[in-house]
Amino acid sequence: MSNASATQQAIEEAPLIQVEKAVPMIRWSVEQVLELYNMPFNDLMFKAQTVHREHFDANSLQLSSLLSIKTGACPEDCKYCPQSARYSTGLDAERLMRVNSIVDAAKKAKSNGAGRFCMGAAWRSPKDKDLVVVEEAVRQVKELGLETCATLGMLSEEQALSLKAAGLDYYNHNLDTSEEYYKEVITTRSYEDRLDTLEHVRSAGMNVCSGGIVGMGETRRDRAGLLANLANLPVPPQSVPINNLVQVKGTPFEKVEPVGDFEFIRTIAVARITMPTSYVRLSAGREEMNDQMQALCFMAGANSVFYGEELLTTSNASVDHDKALMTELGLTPAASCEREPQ
Ligand code: SAM
Ligand code: DTB
Ligand code: SF4
Repeated sequence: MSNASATQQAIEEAPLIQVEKAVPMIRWSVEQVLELYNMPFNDLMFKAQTVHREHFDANSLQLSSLLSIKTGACPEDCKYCPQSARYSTGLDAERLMRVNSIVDAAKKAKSNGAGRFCMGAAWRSPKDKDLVVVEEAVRQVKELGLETCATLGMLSEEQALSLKAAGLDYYNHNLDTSEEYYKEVITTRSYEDRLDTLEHVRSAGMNVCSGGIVGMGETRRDRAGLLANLANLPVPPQSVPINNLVQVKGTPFEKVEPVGDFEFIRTIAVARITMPTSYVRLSAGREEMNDQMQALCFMAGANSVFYGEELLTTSNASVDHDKALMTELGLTPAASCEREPQ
């Protein structure tokens, strides 16, 4: 059992007086998170929108563009992922890109209006020789005036410090789901491994981007457990991506029953309420959502999206469509997260 789970169990079993002394970091029990989920929809939306307005400009949207800088042939067995070498998804593996090609993609993202550029690699963890290349890319992307983010798998303390020294602003590493459901999703690295990487990122002084995936066959309690674990981190993540599973042919989760739209919107609202000052990102799966669904997610407190024609290996909502939707809803791109939340 990980620290997060042990802490959760302690808060649920111990008398209040002991809990306050023993585990001062706990902010949300799973039961409290479930109570939010169980609220009447209108009440939940009102609460989420109220919390959102206390901390953010409600009409501002943070835009992050993604680039897969090393694609496929990943040794891990994440059952949702088209990049795992264990599943036949028809994906062509690609080596680590050259720095100038990465920077060209970043320039294009900036000219489209993105504020942050996120570089993703299909690694269990980066090799130090590859990290040198990523760090040079980070330096050059930063010089364009973009915020930088990377998602490269597990990081050691030293690797996190080295990325911080190169100027990396955010590191994305998702908890993905509850600790209980995690073993149904990934067996090649543990929940504890993930928490350790988040600790290394946090102590190196980088912003943490961590969230999860909805629609992998998990229960509402698992979704509540994921959000409680994120909210109870020593510092809640500055950025929380909520992905709706992209069902990719050939992956074990190809045919899992999706969650309903209202359950997804509730998940966004509960993330907003439990992590009031975090950016909540409406992430993968947006291409399959209609405009009204996205608008409800923004009303529930999502204030960030992945922006650009592609996620890592699958397609995203188009830039033209997103620009039109933002105009329709009166949403303007957030300039820089460093100036927000208010
Ligand atoms: N390999 C690194 C790692 O796993 O830490 C970084 C890249 S990995 C693709 C980043 C995240 O993308 C995963 O943690 C997962 O949450 C998300 N993801 C991957 N495949 C997805 C899918 N089919 N649908 C939704 N999210 C997905
Ligand atoms: C995150 O939470 N979602 C992004 C990003 N972090 C790296 C990735 C989504 C990947 C969707 C499947 C694909 O395109 O390969
Ligand atoms: Fe590899 Fe990351 Fe995909 Fe897991 S999610 S298989 S670690 S690329």
